[in-house]
Amino acid sequence: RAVDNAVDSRAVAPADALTRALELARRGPLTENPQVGCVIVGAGGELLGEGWHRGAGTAHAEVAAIADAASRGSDLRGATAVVTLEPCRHTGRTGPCTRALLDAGVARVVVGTPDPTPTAGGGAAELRAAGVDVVVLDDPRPRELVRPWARAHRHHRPTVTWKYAATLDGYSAAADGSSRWITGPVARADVHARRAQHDAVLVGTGTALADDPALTVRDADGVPLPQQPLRVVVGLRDLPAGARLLDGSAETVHLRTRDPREALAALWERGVRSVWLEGGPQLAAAFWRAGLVDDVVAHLAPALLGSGRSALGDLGATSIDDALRLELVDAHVLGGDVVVLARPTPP
Ligand code: AOF
Ligand code: ZN
Repeated sequence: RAVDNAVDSRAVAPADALTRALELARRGPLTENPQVGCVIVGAGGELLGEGWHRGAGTAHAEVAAIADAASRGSDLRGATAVVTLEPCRHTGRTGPCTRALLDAGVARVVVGTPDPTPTAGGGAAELRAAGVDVVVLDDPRPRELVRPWARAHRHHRPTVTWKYAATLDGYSAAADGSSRWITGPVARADVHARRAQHDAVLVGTGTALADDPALTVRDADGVPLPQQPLRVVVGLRDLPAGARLLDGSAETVHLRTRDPREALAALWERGVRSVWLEGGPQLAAAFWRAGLVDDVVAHLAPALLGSGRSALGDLGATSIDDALRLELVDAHVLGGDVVVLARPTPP
């Protein structure tokens, strides 16, 4: 196909190809598998094909891009594939991407970030051994894109984000248990957006019984979105038949254990890679004591209660020296509230 790169609106300069691949990757769901995007360009930077991974069980990004190229009639011999994640070399639910790239005749592969899993990882070395010119980038964007997923695989458990809302003086409910609402609508919409990015939303039976939460992801009008995280209740007590968690608006599992590690192991087996931990204080404290919290999202309202229920249960700290010090990642104003992002400092 004769293409004048200077006037072809589909031409992608190699440096921009990664940006485009990242854009495509973000179209995929944030579920069990990582988000991956792939752009294949010719020698002059012209776009030959592009694709992204649409979720576990479907074609990987590379295979989708190769199929897109085929539908455009592009010849991929000698082309460069830019992939946000190292191409897999395993046969999972689909075949190895290394094989697909080799069969297509791709000469060069630019990798955004390595695949840390023992089965799929190592594709770059395999491609190199087969004579492909492989470049592994050190770009923070693809790394950040798969960070929770990569961490889950490193630790072999879902990555856990603890979310709470509290008054400025650290209370998540008043003395009578009431907590609706501590923060304003903008902060609450932020919770829904962040919830949607996790495989599972988790609460203890205490919170489930006290608050009767729906734990679904809803739009601005309160309508549940089509794709919902798994709702998980942890604890020994039964839920009443009329509980909103049992309303069928999203799948719910009740894990009859009090051990966070055991709960995470059960969720890992179900394919859950990221957990949004919503409470309550006792369950959150149990996760902290077990060293199982990876990220904190705190919504703080400029309100004071002076007494009430603390956002977090006992961590065993009796002296200020015992305080669990976190690394501050970000803090910003959202509506009339403040969002604080923090994470434990790595050991
Ligand atoms: C790629 N390209 O687009 C994705 C990759 O069992 P499967 O087939 O769903 O494979 C899942 C694994 O493949 C996943 O854990 C990760 O290591 C890799 N994801 N690899 O080459 C892709 N999504
Ligand atoms: Zn693959």
